[in-house]
Amino acid sequence: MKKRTILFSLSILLMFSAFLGGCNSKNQITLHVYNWGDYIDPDILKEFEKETGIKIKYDMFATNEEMYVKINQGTAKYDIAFPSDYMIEKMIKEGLAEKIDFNNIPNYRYIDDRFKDLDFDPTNEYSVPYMWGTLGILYNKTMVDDPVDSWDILWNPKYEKQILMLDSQRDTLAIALKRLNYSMNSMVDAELEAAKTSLIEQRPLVLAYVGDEVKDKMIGEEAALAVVWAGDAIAMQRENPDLEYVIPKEGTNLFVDSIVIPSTVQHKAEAEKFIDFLCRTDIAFKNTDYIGYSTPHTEAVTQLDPELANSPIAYPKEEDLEDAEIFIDLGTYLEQYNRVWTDIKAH
Ligand code: SPD
Repeated sequence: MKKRTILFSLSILLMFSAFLGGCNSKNQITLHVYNWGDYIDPDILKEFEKETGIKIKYDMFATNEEMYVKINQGTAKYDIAFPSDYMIEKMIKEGLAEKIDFNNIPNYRYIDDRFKDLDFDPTNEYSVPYMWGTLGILYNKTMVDDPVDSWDILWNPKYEKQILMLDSQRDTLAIALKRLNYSMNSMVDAELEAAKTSLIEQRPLVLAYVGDEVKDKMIGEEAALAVVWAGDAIAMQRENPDLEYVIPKEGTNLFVDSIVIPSTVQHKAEAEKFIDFLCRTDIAFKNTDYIGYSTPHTEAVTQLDPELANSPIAYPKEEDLEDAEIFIDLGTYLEQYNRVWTDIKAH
């Protein structure tokens, strides 16, 4: 009789734990995160999962435009995304970004005021600055013997098939516009046409239009010159010391990539927990140290290796940014940019 009671209790216990186990897997929350390639220390994702029990499904994109299409389609239910300035402005206008409850982001206090109240999110309700930087030219000192101080060098026939351009319409058109002394946010047909013509003329000199593969190519010395973002320049210099980065004298793009909660969100509270985690000083430091991009985090920056914290590439002086522009959303004029970009790529 006693034996039967024990067996009975045991089976109840097993049924109960099976029930609990089922609950666990059913209640397991997975946060869908959508970020640029090579733009986070993977250990940080593991640390978040371990601390919170929330799983992360991580997808990557190569351009703001690619990210926008996915979010706008709404089929992939992303909880977190990392767009740039102009794209955040567009997402807010189109209802594709959710307001963030900043009561849940106490670590937001560490974000430098210089990155708040910006035009793309003037009331700081939708985005939390993640990384910032400039667009510039990376060149190999042993392969280029001309001074590199102007976007013009990317049109120099001497470097035919040794030039890598970014496969990103705003960035590439920005270079062509800036080189012609126009705004990189130009909405003047004649200026955009001139930029288009110059990029079509440049096509025979271009080895390839690339994304993250620029890193392997420049480290491996497959090209002499490339258009890159400053943080990637730092990552490449760590691997090949013959690489130098320059902000051309005509001026450049200053970008602010920020964290947003897209309208596709399924787990808003957990998304806010993740944002706050990324803004925690130890995590922001670890992440910045790993990826090399410039942090807007006031405490993390003080902990960086002095070589990185004092790097003019990662943290340029104000005067080097005098001619820099932040991209704005072009509204309906974007159609013109799309048309021109398609024409350029068709050549
Ligand atoms: N590999 C990470 C790339 C992130 C670059 N963001 C720059 C956006 C410029 N508009």
